[in-house]
Amino acid sequence: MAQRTFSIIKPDAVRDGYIGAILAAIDKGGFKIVSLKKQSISKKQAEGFYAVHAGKPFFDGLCEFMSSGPLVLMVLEKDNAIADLRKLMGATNPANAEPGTIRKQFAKSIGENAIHGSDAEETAAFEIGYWFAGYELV
Ligand code: DAT
Ligand code: MG
Repeated sequence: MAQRTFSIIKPDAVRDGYIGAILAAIDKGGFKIVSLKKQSISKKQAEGFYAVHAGKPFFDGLCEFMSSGPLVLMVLEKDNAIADLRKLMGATNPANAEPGTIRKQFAKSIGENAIHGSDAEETAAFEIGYWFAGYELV
């Protein structure tokens, strides 16, 4: 059954000119783009989005990075979208990512790793609702 997931092309990948290449990989992966917007976010907005990581040593740097420049927010849809996007993204640390994955091809470090993807149904629902209004998802 079709499932939705939430994804971000992170500021490093936008800065490096990889929006097109990453969208092509997502398209090739069979995902439908339900909604997409390029914008900058504040550090406060990043902190709210990553609240599950509050208190971890990388939290402040992560929120600084996510608010350092424009990014692309997306809602994607396909059968098994959540797991399939995680597979297409590759491991959090690009050094450990499988060849052909987005992080292997386009990410530089564990902190600046090109793409975000929801990790479960509940987090996907929270993340979609955090960034998109209902009228943007019709
Ligand atoms: P993922 O993005 O693969 O779901 P995560 O949810 O564990 O990974 O962490 C969220 C983001 O936080 C991750 O994409 C990059 C950053 N991060 C995680 N672990 C880190 C670390 N050890 N050092 C620096 N940044 C880290
Ligand atoms: Mg995560």
